Amino acid sequence: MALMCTQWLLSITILVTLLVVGSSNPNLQKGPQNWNFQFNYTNGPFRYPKPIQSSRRIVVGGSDNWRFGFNYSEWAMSNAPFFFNDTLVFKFDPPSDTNIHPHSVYLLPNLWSFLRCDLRWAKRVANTSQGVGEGFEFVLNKWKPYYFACGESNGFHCQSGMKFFVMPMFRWY
Ligand SMILES: *[C@@H]1O[C@H](CO)[C@@H](O)[C@H](O)[C@H]1NC(C)=O
Ligand SMILES: *[C@@H]1O[C@H](CO)[C@@H](O)[C@H](O)[C@H]1NC(C)=O
Ligand SMILES: *[C@@H]1O[C@H](CO)[C@@H](O)[C@H](O)[C@H]1NC(C)=O
Ligand SMILES: *[C@@H]1O[C@H](CO)[C@@H](O)[C@H](O)[C@H]1NC(C)=O
Ligand SMILES: [Cu+2]
Repeated sequence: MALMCTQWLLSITILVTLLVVGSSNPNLQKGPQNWNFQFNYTNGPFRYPKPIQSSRRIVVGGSDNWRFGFNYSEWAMSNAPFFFNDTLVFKFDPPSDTNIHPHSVYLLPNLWSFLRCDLRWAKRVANTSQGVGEGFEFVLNKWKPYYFACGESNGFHCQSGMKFFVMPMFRWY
């Protein structure tokens, strides 16, 4: 019994060792390639990593789009991080006979108004009909926190979960 245990432990150890060596090997091989962000002294003696130019297009809420009864803070948390120049797409139906509670997109000025869903100093970035078709596009092109909320029903939509904030990050090679 003791012998079996020892053998078992031994084979586990060998397996783990193999895994570790196996996973570190590609890194070792990649080593020199990782240095292909060259030192460029044109702009001074600093190394400038080049920011990625390609940006993403992210539909807010995924297949749920921008709707009532969905928790966008949770969505933002599970889809973070967001990057500089990412485009957020808000998709929502315009007002109609069958859609009497349409949505909109507002930017709240600070964390306090965001927490309280205080729309008094909010800036409307999309009205109730701008979410049709391909949706309303908003590019995160400033390095600042963005506080998004639906501005309809006097803050009730916002309080019910139609709000989230993102802080775009810089992405380097
Ligand atoms: C170094 O940077 C300058 C200015 O950004 C650029 O014109 C030049 O092509 C760069 N050189 C290399 C080797 O990347
Ligand atoms: C962001 O997009 C603008 C306009 O397309 C571009 O000029 C800029 O280089 C981009 N910045 C980054 C960090 O990708
Ligand atoms: C919403 O904004 C668009 C574009 O600015 C405008 O054409 C449209 O008339 C506006 N709709 C409403 C309901 O305010
Ligand atoms: C949304 O989810 C967050 C995080 O789980 C929670 O703190 C918040 O109360 C939720 N909002 C609503 C309106 O349920
Ligand atoms: Cu709404």
